[in-house]
Amino acid sequence: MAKKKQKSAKAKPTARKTIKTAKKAARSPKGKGGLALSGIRVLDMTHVQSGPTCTQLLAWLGADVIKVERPGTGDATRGQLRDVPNVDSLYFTMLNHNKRSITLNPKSPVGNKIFARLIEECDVMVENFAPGAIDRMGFPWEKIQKINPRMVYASVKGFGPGPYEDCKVYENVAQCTGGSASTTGEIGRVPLVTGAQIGDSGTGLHLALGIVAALLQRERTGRGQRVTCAMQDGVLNLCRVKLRDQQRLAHGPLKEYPQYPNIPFGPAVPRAGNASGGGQPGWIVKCKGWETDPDAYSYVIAQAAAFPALAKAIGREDWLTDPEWNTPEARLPKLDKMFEIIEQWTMTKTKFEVMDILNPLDVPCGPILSMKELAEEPSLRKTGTVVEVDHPTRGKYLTVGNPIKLSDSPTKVVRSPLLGEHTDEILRGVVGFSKKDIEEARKTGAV
Ligand code: CAO
Repeated sequence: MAKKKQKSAKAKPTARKTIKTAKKAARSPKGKGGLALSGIRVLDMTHVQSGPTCTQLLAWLGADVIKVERPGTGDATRGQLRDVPNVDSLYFTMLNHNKRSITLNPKSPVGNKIFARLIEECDVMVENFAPGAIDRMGFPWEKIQKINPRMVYASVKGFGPGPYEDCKVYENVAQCTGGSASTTGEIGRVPLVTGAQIGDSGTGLHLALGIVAALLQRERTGRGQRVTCAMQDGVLNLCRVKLRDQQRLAHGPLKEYPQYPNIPFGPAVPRAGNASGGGQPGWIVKCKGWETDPDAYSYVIAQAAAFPALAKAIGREDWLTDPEWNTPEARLPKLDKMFEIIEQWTMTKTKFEVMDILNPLDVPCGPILSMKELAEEPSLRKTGTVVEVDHPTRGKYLTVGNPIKLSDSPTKVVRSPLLGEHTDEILRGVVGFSKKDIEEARKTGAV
């Protein structure tokens, strides 16, 4: 007992001291401590979209990201979907900001040694090649660990261990195998993929979180670890609510789905058009100009709490006293009719007017914004979510900046590197090569 008392008496000043130190730190000028991931060096063996999404985030958070690219060609996306001849594509530039580029062939004898030196000098290695590709380069995890036991080694693959683990996977394959496509689309029509890159960028996001957690754990254990994210798993995680509904289905029809009560449910969660994924009825309704503008629509949620205000706004105050309409249960079997009536009203307003009228009434709603509108939206420019970047060969272009805002680690978006732009700088500054070493490495084709 006495011992316990002693312990807690000891703990109190420590907690107070910690708060005191934090208060002092809070008064020190911002930016003095660098960015969130300052001092972390990333060996970036990623290509296409999922891996680069992850390393771009790490770079935005302050890590020194060294992108390793095949000499001569680099990341294949540099040349894909080009809008301007002989210039790095937007596909590449928009996924590789704030990184340095070194050309290096780890499969060549000299390249192999340089790569091993880079493993020694880095904290994190990220890759998203086909299964086994890094092993075939001569660097299985066991060897990486041996070279640098502090290394956090992170990979994206299409599938986790199992029947498909050797498969190559792109975005839409992940959407189809992760449950997104089977639950997306109009009722009774073909499965649809979504424009949001939940397989690639979604998995890159998951991986970045795993890396940051592993770095934090390394602070305590002193050792790195393997971080893996399968795209199928990432998509399924984002489709979590649909697996919820799959289990609810065993206990009766999904009453909030537009199928209810007229269309029978099968054994699996069906596609539900634009119905809300939550318990609140929602739908996309036409707005003024829909005949010519493909994006003149709004999403409106007829949440029970805001229903009286919504009914009044659209001129249907009678709904509030009519037992056919005045309870969520009464409305449930005729949500399609309800949204048709709401649409008669929204069609008389622009999507922005609908937002301006319904938002103050606490009716959750939102205009369907086109990419053009998003690109031109001043508030997104102001917050750095949409940024204009200058590039030496392509000129000015727009990109999506860091959506994660840290008050003490502001993001400055820096253009993507040209192929091998930092090869000499990295060989000198990180690998420790002399001018002569660099020349020799270049002669052998290793860089
Ligand atoms: N120097 C020399 N060779 C290099 C190199 C370098 N710097 N970088 C990569 N390579 C080689 C690899 O060693 C590999 O060669 P081997 O197959 O002979 O071992 C090859 O280039 C790349 O292989 P890959 O199979 O990964 O490339 P791919 O274009 O055929 O496939 C993809 C692309 C995306 C389908 C596949 O990489 C994959 O399934 N990745 C995992 C899942 C994933 O991330 N998918 C998302 C794709 S979009 O973000």
